[in-house]
Amino acid sequence: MAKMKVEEQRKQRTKMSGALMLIEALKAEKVEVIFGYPGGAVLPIYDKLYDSGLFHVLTRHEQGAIHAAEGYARISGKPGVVIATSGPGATNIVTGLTDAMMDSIPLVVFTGQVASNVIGSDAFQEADVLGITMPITKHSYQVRDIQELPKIIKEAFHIATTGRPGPVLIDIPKDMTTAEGEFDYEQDVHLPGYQPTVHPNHLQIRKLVEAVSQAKKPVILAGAGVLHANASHELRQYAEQQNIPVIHTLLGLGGFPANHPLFLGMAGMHGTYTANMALYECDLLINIGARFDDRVTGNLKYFAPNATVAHIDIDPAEIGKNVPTKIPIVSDAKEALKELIHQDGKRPDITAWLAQLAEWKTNYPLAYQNDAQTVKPQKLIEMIYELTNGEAVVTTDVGQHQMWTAQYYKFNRPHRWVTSGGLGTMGFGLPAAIGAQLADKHATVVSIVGDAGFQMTLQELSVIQELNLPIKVVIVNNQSLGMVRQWQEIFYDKRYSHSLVPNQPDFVKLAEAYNIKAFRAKTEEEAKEVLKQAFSLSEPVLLDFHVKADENVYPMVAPGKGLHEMVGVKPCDESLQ
Ligand SMILES: Cc1ncc(C[n+]2csc(CCOP(=O)(O)OP(=O)(O)O)c2C)c(N)n1
Ligand SMILES: [Mg+2]
Repeated sequence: MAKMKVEEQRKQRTKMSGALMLIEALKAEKVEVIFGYPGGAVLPIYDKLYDSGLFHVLTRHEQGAIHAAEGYARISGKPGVVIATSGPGATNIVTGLTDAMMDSIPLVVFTGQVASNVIGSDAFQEADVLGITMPITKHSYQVRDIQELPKIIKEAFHIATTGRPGPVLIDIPKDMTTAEGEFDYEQDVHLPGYQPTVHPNHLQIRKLVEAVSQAKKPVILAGAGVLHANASHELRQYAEQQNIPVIHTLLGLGGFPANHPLFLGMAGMHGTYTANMALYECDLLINIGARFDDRVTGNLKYFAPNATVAHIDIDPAEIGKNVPTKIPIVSDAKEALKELIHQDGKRPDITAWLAQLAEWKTNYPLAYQNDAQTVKPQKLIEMIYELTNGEAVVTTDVGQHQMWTAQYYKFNRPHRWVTSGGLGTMGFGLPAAIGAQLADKHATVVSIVGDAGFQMTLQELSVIQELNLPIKVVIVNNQSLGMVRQWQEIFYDKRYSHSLVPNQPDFVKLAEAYNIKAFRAKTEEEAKEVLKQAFSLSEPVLLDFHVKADENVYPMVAPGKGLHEMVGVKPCDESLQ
């Protein structure tokens, strides 16, 4: 009887094309915005998009689309959705897929493909997208049977957003977008081989509670896993309950309030003295949702040499990958923290440790020598922090400006910080800001970019202008590939091979060509003035700050060195002149 009823229901379902199925699936998933770029293989999809009522943003390059989707995902907590055509459209999103894979960003990406019957024949705009993207996606599909399409889309959203988030790609041959089938989107996702462990093992939690109670120098290293799990509140609760200091990775910033007395700053290559020394000296290291990236650990030989390591991570493959781990806890960060808070174990006696940390904080804060005759990049970030009350959504490119922003913009709230961590993708900041602004329409969004990185995706100014997104684009213009220049200064005997770019374009004129207001500043006074003006306007503004060109990012842990061997801790360190 029941079977008959299901059959009847099936018959009643109207047949529709693959392209329309895709639209209906996106509606069912409550997708608010699609970032994409059309082309031959996806024309049937774009035709259905035309009067679908879905909001689609035409970026000016597919790389822009995928970074915008990443920015959207980071701020909204929902998956970013991308459509690109076959061949060059698909290959243009390879960097973004890798970026999202490295930083665990949930994306559902649709690529067009040549028709099924010509796949493998070097047809026009054919590329082996599955082959190319296999190692840079969490999962990928190619649609072979129209009847599979709804199930594939449903699974893709599930896989992208559960467990350790990541990009999922669906490659759709053109004939699959025109073929007709029944649209059944009500089915449950059933993936026996994919069952992420969300709840922690009780025994391991007990071991950690015990280790905490015995610890003399405990520290928490919190990564982006805390943000993905929406566990900031629990992290704070736990740290306060146990009185354990917290250090963030670059991507974790904002997970714990920067102005909290227990916060020690960012770890790693350009981390604070206190954070790095705490990691070196600690006797218990509790890693929550960080993957012990080499930029965080420095030379592993000297990393937390005296510590018992506990690692909470939703991805079991991360635990013990780089650092031997005594207490492995495979779990969602929020679930593990809730369990730890519930245990309410014995608070460790760490008075001496806290006194040591306080001394380091006082004696070795982040510092620089100011010079009001120029714009000091560190000062610029501080000014932006003050003007925005630390409330802005901040996106960056990659390089010196990114590190200065991480150091000097104090993130007190989660989900305000959007940067490319694992891959270190120049050109990420501007398109990411578009996605971030669309995810939070009322937020003040500041995109802090390098003069070089900006030129990798600047065509997206066109989108900012078209949608009148009130993003403030801040170019930290040091007329150089600053981070490369810094390494050449320090490690290559000042042989500045292809890193100085004194002939950068006139960025103000460039912005004006896009019909965007723009200002330039060369001194601190001018900087103050143009910032005030820009932030008072509810429209896009580009600001070109000519900063001191030979400024370096410090402190710094040189490659191959341990965290305790950082240099440039004091701004007047003679060895750095
Ligand atoms: C796509 C890409 N190419 C090359 C690099 C290597 N790289 C890292 S930082 C950097 C310089 C970036 O210059 P700019 O955008 O002006 O930022 P700055 O360091 O000057 O603040 C380069 C070339 C990269 N990270 N990404
Ligand atoms: Mg630069």
